[in-house]
Amino acid sequence: MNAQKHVSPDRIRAAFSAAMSAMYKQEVPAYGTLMELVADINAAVLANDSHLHERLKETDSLERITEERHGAIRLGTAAELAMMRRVFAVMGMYPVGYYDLSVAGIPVHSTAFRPIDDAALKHNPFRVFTSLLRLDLIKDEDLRKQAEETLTRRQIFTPGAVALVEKAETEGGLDEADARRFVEEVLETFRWHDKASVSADLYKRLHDAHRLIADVVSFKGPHINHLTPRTLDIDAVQEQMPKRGINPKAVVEGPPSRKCPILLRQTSFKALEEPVSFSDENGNWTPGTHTARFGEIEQRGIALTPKGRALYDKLLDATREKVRPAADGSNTAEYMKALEETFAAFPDSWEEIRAQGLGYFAYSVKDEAALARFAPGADLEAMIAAGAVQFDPIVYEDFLPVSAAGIFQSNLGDDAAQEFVESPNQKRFEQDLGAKVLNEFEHYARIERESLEAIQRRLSTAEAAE
Ligand code: OOG
Ligand code: NI
Repeated sequence: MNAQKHVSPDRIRAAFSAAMSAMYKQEVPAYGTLMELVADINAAVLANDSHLHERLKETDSLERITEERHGAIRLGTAAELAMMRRVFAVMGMYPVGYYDLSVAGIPVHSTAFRPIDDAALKHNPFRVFTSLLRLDLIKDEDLRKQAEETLTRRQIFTPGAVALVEKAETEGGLDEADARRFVEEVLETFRWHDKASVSADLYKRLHDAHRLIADVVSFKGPHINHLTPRTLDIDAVQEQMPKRGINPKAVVEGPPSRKCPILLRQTSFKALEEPVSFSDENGNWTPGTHTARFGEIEQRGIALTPKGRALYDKLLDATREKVRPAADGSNTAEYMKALEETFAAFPDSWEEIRAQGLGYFAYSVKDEAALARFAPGADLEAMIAAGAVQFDPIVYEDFLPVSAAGIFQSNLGDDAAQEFVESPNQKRFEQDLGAKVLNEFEHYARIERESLEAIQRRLSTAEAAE
């Protein structure tokens, strides 16, 4: 056991993210086209905005701006989820947040495995939105049994991947050669299989129960279903997708475009119909198609407090009561207009968002000399007013259930919304996962609190030094 020889989890994650990107571009050429469009638009935005260019250079690494921020998979069993947690832990990715998608008519619940602390996010922010199929929501008992049996028979991890996870756990990490092998082995789990592990008939019955059930149950593994780079202008990418021959979903999910961006805006191109084949009892292959894989883009804003989030949810609900976006795009302009009008009620300056307690901020020293005039325990507002302390929005690094439902929908076809009974299942999800998920609100509150504590500590050490 030699910790020095271990590769940092951040580097393993970065290598994994790069390997996924290369594999997915090859598997889904339209995704490569989307990446090119995003790179072009990001370059154009930066050329026109030297201030943004400078700020990104200081805070982020500019070259990595267009790299993938997230991907998504859908798992079939508790055992798969529990093992996936151990795989991601080797890469410094931990479960954050719980999303019950059954409320939106999608038979899964989910978490996001992601780097947590600031340094890790900066090194490489790649995360994987990971869903577990809710087989209990299949009403047809016979079909549910067949789905269960099919899933229990499959092994989505290579023996090499499992062995390396165990090694990383017992030895506290992996050396260079093992880390390289680990990425190669784990990549296999995310690969596309065009030969289904079910018959055409079973596929159809699963598909009729819900398209997503067919997607999870019918294949050897949980193929990565999309990757998502960051864009600096999501509206421009949305508008230009058709010019590059790709078909965007009808609306951008999340809040409207604003001066002070909040939470997360996302859009995707619609999933492609791809050739697959189904096996029959005699070992013959029947050709068919399956629609699951797409490409997405995202643009992030400030993390909201529970109060801010409640306002966001209220305004989004109010918008959707006025206009429900149609998947065929027939009322997109109307929806976007309603969204903008309704969200006028959400303050659009950092000062006001902070004053009303709607968002999380990180506080830092702006002017040492000005700070020196304050004693320990000094009032925050007074320090801000005196120009001693400044505040910056904390970026939202998680997901949104309504948006996620919209993203799922974009690859489920336009008629796939179904009613499922809602039930609070976080406990069961955590049991299956074998761990608790980190509450995202508590996490952002802690970052804010720690930034304030650091300022108070500065005041105390300054006083002690006098
Ligand atoms: C995941 C959809 C959720 C997002 O960005 O909100 C998601 C899926 O389709 O499996 O990735
Ligand atoms: Ni996504």
